[in-house]
Amino acid sequence: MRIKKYLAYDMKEACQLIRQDLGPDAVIINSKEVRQKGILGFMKARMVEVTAAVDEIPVEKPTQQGVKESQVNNDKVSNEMQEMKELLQQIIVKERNAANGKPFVKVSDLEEFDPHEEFKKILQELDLLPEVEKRVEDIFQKQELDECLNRIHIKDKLSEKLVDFFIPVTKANHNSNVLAFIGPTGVGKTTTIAKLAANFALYHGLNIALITIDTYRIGAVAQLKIYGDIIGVTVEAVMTPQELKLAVKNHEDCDLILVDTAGRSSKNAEQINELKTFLDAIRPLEIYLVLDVNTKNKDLIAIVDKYSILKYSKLVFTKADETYSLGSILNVVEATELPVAYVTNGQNVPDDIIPGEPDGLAKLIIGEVE
Ligand SMILES: Nc1nc2c(ncn2[C@@H]2O[C@H](COP(=O)(O)OP(=O)(O)OP(=O)(O)O)[C@@H](O)[C@H]2O)c(=O)[nH]1
Ligand SMILES: [Mg+2]
Repeated sequence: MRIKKYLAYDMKEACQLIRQDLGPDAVIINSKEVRQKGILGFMKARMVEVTAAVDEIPVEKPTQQGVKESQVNNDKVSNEMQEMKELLQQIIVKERNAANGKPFVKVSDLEEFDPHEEFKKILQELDLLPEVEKRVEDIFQKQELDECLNRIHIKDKLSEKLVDFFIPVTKANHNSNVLAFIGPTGVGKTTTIAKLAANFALYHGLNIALITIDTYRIGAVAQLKIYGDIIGVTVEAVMTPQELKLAVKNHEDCDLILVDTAGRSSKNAEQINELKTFLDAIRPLEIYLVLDVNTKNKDLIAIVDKYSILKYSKLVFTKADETYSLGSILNVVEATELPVAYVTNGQNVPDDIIPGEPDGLAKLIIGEVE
């Protein structure tokens, strides 16, 4: 294996140099921007330093009949040494490559790759609202995109930059030990509460109480009670805002009180107002708006708007396991400017839930792009 460094004004020129020198099968191991001193050391030209490598065909060692046995053994040892050397070089290159997080890129592939076209395709796959797409598009400077060697590089850089789109959930965001979960029907409110209750109680040893105001849907109370029994936490069902206030008071010694609510259509203002009278009875509390990532973008924007009278302060996205595009998370975060507390990715209680850390969210969203 031959490894060589090349200095050029851009990737195109570097590719030409590499192709001339090492041939079309050469692979790019690394590329970085370097500044070269110009005349009198004043102007510093921007250049790229590209490291490329190519496999060399091992030279066959001719063996002659009649050579002494010791000579044969020597050749065998020297062949084995040569093989080991090549293997070692391959390992070194792979390690370097892994450290950069970049796979090999063939020079011949690179010459046909258009990073701008590829970035457009990634944006389309994310299915973003026009104004959000514009913001994501502006993330890259032209020159930065020019330097991307393949789709994986673009995704890696995009994922790093998307971290800034998310507001971290810090302890300072918590101002109450009462957390209520609201949202449209069937999005996964009760399941998410069960996952959180189990995690807080079983893994963090917190003392949890569960209260539900969903006495409308048949089986809703029973559903939460089953989870409560399994986890070993108290579950209380209440019918009126006054009962809710009392239930919260009764459990004020708990580390956390999780309140489950009935699913409400954002189009039904009367139901949302009724929910408000319940929540107003137990303020201060932290309200989590639970949304299914698979909901149409237009509907998600309407939901966050109609629910805004309930003054929710955090977002939970569910059913991430059921989609190939998580751009809806970006759309809602842009519209609400609120932190994502959790993303759920399956029906399993308590496992299928992940905290909404900006870094993890960016990786999750970009990781889902093919
Ligand atoms: N695939 C998948 N299914 C989920 C997830 N979270 C919840 N579900 C499923 O979604 C369905 C509805 O979940 P619930 O927790 O009852 O939803 P809800 O919001 O409480 O429903 P209502 O109280 O009727 O409004 C159940 O079948 C859950 O197992 C998830 O992250 N992924
Ligand atoms: Mg429910």
